[in-house]
Amino acid sequence: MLLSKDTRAAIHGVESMLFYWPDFISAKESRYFFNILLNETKWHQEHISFWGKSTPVPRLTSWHSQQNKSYSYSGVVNPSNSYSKTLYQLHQMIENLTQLKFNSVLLNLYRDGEDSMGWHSDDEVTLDQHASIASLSLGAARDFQIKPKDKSRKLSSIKLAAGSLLVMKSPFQDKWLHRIPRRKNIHESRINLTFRLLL
Ligand SMILES: O=C(O)CCC(=O)C(=O)O
Repeated sequence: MLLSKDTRAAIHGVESMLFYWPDFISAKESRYFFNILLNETKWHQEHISFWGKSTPVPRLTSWHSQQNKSYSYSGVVNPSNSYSKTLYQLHQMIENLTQLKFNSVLLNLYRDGEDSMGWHSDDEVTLDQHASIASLSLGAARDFQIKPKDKSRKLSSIKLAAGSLLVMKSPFQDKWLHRIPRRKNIHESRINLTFRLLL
């Protein structure tokens, strides 16, 4: 991975696993990509089954794979959509900066602060376990909270600003959980793209 332009997240214990570029793209570019993705994406709301009851996931999603592969997590199967020109452009920019390889991307739309993502790690067996995940944020800044699976530390938080890139490097998913908590005072939308390497 290229380290010259990175700003390491100052969080004790994850210095070698989390890398944060606050200004991966400018505020203007961030608005430009946000508007295109908001309008061109076929957003849908997944449902997960909880104690036999179907519950809507509190955000909208869209899964895109260069290999036309679906992606399953928490019992949800995400059928594959193709890459648009914009997704391809962002994918290339991220691969060029990080020198990492990806073949798919999950888009999340948090319509406002009521939308969220619960504690989890991206450790599905269909993902390359040694590969990194690159997470691009557009729109409203949101807190990204992490805590170690072995409960050795309290949770820590990073504000993911518009235009920022966060890279989660192995073994982060083995050892840590992350989430985007609900924030009632946030009224703007956020789009997050996590570029992944599916096996
Ligand atoms: O929205 C984010 O920044 C986190 C996304 C995430 O954790 C995921 O897609 O698995």
